[in-house]
Amino acid sequence: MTIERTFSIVKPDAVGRNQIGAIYHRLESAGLTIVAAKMLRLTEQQAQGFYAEHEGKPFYAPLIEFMTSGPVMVQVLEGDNAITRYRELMGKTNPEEAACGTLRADYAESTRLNAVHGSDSPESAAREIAYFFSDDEICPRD
Ligand code: RTP
Ligand code: MG
Repeated sequence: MTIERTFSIVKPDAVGRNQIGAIYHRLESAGLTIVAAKMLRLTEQQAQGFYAEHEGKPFYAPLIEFMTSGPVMVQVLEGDNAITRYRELMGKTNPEEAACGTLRADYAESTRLNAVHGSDSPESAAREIAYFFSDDEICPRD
């Protein structure tokens, strides 16, 4: 068992459709434990910093516009092999390529408006968790 933490966002499209609960249910049913969560509306600066790795790409500006278009839920997920397992649960970036039963197959509408984010490596997870949460906001189970 490798207990890991990963960082997750329910993006503005899914929050706007009242799909927070449905997505949380899928996370918990998959054995991922929510150990921190909050709702916020990203500022342009927060979104730009979060997605800095994509600066200069053609989809960067519309991505920032999308991510600041409405509230998001940000959460820390904990579980065995959580980083890879949550990426698998999300499915591919483009929902048309996402496997049946994945979150993006069921909740995403396009490659941009794709419902959820998940960290893609241990390094990203550590950076992204620290970007949004202080240590005292994370509540692991006893
Ligand atoms: P994420 O970072 O949000 O978990 O998504 P990902 O790893 O599957 O995809 P990534 O390549 O990191 O892209 C970040 C987000 O940018 C938007 N995007 N739009 N061609 C496009 O229009 C395009 N490509 C990516 C998506 O919202 C994607 O999740
Ligand atoms: Mg990514």
